[in-house]
Amino acid sequence: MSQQLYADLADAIIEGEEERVVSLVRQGLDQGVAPLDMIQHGLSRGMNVVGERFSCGEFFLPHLVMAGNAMKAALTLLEPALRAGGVARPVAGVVVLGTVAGDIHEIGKSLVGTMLIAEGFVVHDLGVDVPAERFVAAVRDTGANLVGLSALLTTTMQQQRHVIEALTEAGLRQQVKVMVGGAPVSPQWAQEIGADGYAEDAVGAAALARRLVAPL
Ligand code: HCB
Repeated sequence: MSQQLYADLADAIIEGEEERVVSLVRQGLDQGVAPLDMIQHGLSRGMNVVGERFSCGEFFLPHLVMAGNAMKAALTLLEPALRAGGVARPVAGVVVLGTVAGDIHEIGKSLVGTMLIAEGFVVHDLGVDVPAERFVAAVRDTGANLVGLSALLTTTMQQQRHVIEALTEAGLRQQVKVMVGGAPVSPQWAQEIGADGYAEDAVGAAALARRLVAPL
């Protein structure tokens, strides 16, 4: 039965049907389907199809907007359950998180933030289109020991390198680990720019964060 729900969720995202997405998510929650399974097997699969159709010219910007809005509505409903699913643990670390300058994709970054909170991290989410200097200032102000950088565009990936350089110039690089992610980002890219790790999705990001940051 869950398989049908996942297929319906993906389809509703592809069609950009926000109300249907919300109703399906409610149905899943009522039936006890795990929120993460709905995200990974349904919603994110739909988002990937939207991206592919956009790439080949079958979909246009309004399709991205509608799918993005539907996904955000779904995550708003799922967030309390995702947070509650985290095991109560001592504070694992302090994270400064954001989507880099020039990039307004927020959904994946926010999902990473939710998973990190569920894992016991204190998260300072700086939002989207965040310049390097704001990451530096936030690390200084919060005493963070982890920075999470999201970039969804090939053109904005370079900003991840720029943030790492800015942290180094500010004398803060020894204090923080840096993890990077986003659709065009890869482990090779992480290595090339001197990041400490790459995560493919929010679950991977939470696991990576735990590995990178020793409990306080
Ligand atoms: Co956007 N867009 N978009 N978009 N968009 C992408 C990213 C393309 C890949 C679509 C495509 O062509 N196939 C493409 C980028 C191509 C490229 O550069 N390689 C693209 C483009 C081109 C554009 C515009 C330039 C379109 C235009 O205006 N002509 C424009 C750019 C605006 C800008 O940023 N300056 C644009 C705009 C938009 C919106 C605003 C309409 C909308 C975003 C809405 C919002 O966020 N509020 C949007 C959307 C929705 C997408 C797609 C369809 C989905 C992105 C998404 O939310 N995925 C996307 C296609 C795709 O990615 N497959 C497309 C779901 C989340 C859950 O996955 O990958 O974001 P995620 O995050 C994961 C993962 O990467 C990892 O964990 C997350 C959770 O599992 N992760 C991290 C992410 N950050 C991490 C940080 C860490 O430290 C660790 C892990």
